[in-house]
Amino acid sequence: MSRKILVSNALPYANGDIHLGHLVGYIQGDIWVRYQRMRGNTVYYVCADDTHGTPVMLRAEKEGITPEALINRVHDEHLRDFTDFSVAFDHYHSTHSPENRAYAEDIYGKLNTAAMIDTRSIEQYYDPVKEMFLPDRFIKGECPKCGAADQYGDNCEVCGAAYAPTELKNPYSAVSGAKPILKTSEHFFFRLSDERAVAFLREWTRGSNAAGARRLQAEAANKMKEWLGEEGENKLSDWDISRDAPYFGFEIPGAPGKYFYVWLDAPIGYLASFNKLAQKRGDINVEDFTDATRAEASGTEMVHFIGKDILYFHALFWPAMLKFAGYRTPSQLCVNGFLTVDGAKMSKSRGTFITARSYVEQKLNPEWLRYYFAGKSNGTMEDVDLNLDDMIAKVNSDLVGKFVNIASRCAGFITKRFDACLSAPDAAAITEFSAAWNAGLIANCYEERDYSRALREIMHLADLANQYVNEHKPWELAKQEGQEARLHEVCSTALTMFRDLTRYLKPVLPTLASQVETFLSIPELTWAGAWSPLPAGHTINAYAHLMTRIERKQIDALLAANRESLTPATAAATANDTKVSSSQQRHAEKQQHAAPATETSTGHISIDDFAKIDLRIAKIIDASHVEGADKLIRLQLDIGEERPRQVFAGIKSAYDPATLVGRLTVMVANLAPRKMKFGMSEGMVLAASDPEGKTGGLHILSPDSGATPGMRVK
Ligand code: B3M
Ligand code: ZN
Repeated sequence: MSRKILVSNALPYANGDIHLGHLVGYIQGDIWVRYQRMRGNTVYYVCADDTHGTPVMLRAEKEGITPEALINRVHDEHLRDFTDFSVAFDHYHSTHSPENRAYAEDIYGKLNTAAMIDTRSIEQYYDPVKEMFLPDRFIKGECPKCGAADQYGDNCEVCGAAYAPTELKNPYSAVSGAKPILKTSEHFFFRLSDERAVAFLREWTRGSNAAGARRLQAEAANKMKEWLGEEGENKLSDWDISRDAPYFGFEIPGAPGKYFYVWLDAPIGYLASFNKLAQKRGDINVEDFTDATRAEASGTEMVHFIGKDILYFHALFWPAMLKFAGYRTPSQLCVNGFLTVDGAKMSKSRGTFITARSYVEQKLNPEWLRYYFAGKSNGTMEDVDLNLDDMIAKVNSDLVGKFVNIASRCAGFITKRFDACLSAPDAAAITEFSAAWNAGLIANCYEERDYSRALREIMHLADLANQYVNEHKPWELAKQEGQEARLHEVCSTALTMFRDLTRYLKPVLPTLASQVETFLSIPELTWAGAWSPLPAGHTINAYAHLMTRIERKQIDALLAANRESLTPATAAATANDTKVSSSQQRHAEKQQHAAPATETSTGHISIDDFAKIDLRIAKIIDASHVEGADKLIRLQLDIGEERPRQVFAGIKSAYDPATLVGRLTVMVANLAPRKMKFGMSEGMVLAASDPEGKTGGLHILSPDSGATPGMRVK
């Protein structure tokens, strides 16, 4: 039976550009939607700009325009970016729309009736000059833990401490510079801690979608366990859903001067966009998708693609709000990780904070990125690394070298020698080829968003098709007397193979697939119909080049176009501009601020900077556990000096001290000695780990054989 699915991607915030970090999740969503449609399912794919809140309000003010003018401009920019990457929403709406207001008021009203809304007085920082309450990110001051200057009101980017804005020392408003005062005001709360909500969320966590796939990925389900606590426990707090004027948003009915917090109406934007789509089309029964009872009866699904930073909002607040307002709850959340580029967080100084616009303007093919991201997506919440050299290698070898190559080696003969007309295929070869094919497996991979595995399977098939061409060598048959019929058959057969490879790549490469449909002169490919060969007598169109290779110099130009010099003035300006835009940007910004102070405008350090570090080969002559320290191992290191150096290394999670004794490694020998609780630490050993230290793996370095203690490493 065919499925009816409402699919959304997270709504990008209307303050800032779409960058490659955003595109990971959008491309994953779009591939899934295209796959479902090829299977004959009905999908409505919606998105919108997330427009409300203080950052948009202040940004507009700074630009001297109205918030409406700002969000209209950004709406068009965002939509154009998505369109250029073939992320093809059926409707791209705005949370600042009548549909969204209507849903927000309806949901709020029903939550009120269900006794899920409370009011409470809270004390908050207020900017007496600007006359507004200050969100945490707009208050700065000295970190209460380490004293670092200019830290935000929620956490310290120097020591990582999290705190309340009222704990900052010498706080000031990032808007006006004024010293904030504490002021009381009445706020509305959604009663997430209500036991009905907790019970519902426990139940909801365990569900699955209509295809039997888990509602939440394993990692997301674990997070939910952590947030909800053990059975019988209640760790949830009520959620503050109102903000005081001045605020850009929807005023709360019956509460003048109070506005819905941006995150209250942001996910409601999914429904608003869908509603607008239904108005445009006129053939959708909206309530079959939005009303709890009707959705249950009609078996519709609602699937959200989101980034892992907004899981909390989508797995707790959102389903609970819907549930107690009598709306249908999400069938499934598809959560993606962050993007790293060449193993590190995106960085403006390195030029790896790449905007979607610059990618298109530099004339890179969006399908290169779609293919690469798909190959890195396995359906989990793991971060995705865009390794630029690897992307070049993959695209050139898989798409150009393997896939396109099949058509480009055969098509010419058909057009030139056989009047563009196919012969009957080599039935045995087709049978053999299709037998190697597990279409059910590929389908499952797409369904579960393990696109990486799907592509591996498809590329395996591309290898087989190339083997067929290599074995029969049409270019030689073409020169041989009396081999006309064989040449005709081999090329026709290869083109059927090519058509079916295209079919299975189509969710990932829609533009390429449509060029192939034109070239082969066939109707739009769907999932069904593989291996029924292109018939004898079928006429194709002239082959036009389908895809070019990526050159490293194109990537370098892209990085150069995105590289921002980090002079103090521009660094401060960009920090203010993008700090509060999207959380992925925030994520990247942190990296930018953590960059070493000596980083130059090109993102490089000088050889003199590097030479300051005295790296030495060290022999571990003793290693032991440290009483009372759960991370440390005490090392005695011989670096050719009179007495060994003592170093405390945080590698206990990965090494048994006994296995370290006798090994050679690399140490920083001129690090200032540090007095620790357990004694002096006189240096540091180097170890590799993943950028976020999440996998837990730690790997200390070893030199090649021949190195001896005390040798300088440079
Ligand atoms: N706009 C993402 C962010 O800006 C947020 C997503 C809303 S999804 C309903 O952090
Ligand atoms: Zn600090």
